Amino acid sequence: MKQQESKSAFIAIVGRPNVGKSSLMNAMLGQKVAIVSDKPQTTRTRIMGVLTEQETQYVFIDTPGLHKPKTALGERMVKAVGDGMCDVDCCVLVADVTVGFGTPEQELIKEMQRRKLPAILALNKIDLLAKKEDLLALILKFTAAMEFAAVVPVSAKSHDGLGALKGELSQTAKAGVHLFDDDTLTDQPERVLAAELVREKILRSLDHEIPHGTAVEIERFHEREDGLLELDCMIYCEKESHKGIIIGKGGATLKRIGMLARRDMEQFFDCQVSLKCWVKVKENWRNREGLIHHFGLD
Ligand SMILES: Nc1nc2c(ncn2[C@@H]2O[C@H](COP(=O)(O)OP(=O)(O)O)[C@@H](O)[C@H]2O)c(=O)[nH]1
Ligand SMILES: [Mg+2]
Repeated sequence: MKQQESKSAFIAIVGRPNVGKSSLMNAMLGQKVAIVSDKPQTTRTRIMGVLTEQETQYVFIDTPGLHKPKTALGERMVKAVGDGMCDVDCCVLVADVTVGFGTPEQELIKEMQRRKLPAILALNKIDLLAKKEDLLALILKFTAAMEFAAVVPVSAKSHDGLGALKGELSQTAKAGVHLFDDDTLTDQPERVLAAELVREKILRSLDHEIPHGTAVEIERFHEREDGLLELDCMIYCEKESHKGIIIGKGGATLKRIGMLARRDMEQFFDCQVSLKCWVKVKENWRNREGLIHHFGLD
């Protein structure tokens, strides 16, 4: 491919929590680089996903969902939404067809208009839609609020509409050299990816309160001569009682979390993984600037 033919598109994926932003980015990349759960605010920082197809490089920026901050970490997450919108070629506003149009969408539309960003509306989770007529009514609500470059119904789950979405995104690409190697998938360091996979399993295994009070750190990331990847992982939680819940009866919950995370890691790193997990209490870490910095969440 001649260099002058290359194009790239920087794309911010925005939307309220839980609409499927991370799922959509993973589906477009064909690999899981951002973790997904049914808990809001699963994504804590900005994550970049890169897809290169022939001359076009798509750089997706997955942002934490727009929500009202309650803690210092929450404030950082909201700031990351704004930062994610800087210097991009377009925004994909992701909405959940089962939730519809509301205040978070209105606020994001205002922000996109203020920044004069071209926007594509991705109406996600159409696999859950019973009546096609509902989709039309929803499209009218959105297009009354803003002029979108395109409106694409999609399902990150069944992969419906992803080709159409990619086609629209390629229209926003601008001529220029690719900023990343053509085989780059993400800007997330391997350690962070591994820690995020453990956090995903915690979010999925436990209820409400506890998951948001956890942080995960990979303390050792060692590739053995024979190819085995050895990881030591520390899970931090906010209370002694939480520690007990994460570990579970006879260590069963922690074992399951470790087993599921290890499976995903083996798939991602394409090698055998040995994962050891520990749980430690760090009280109130979400409100402590130093610790937020320590966990790389700023
Ligand atoms: N049925 C269905 N569920 C989806 C779809 N996309 C995402 N989800 C689910 O919605 C939840 C939130 O997804 P996630 O990607 O973490 O949302 P985010 O907070 O916007 O990044 C998860 O349980 C996903 O499995 C979809 O197209 N169809
Ligand atoms: Mg997310």
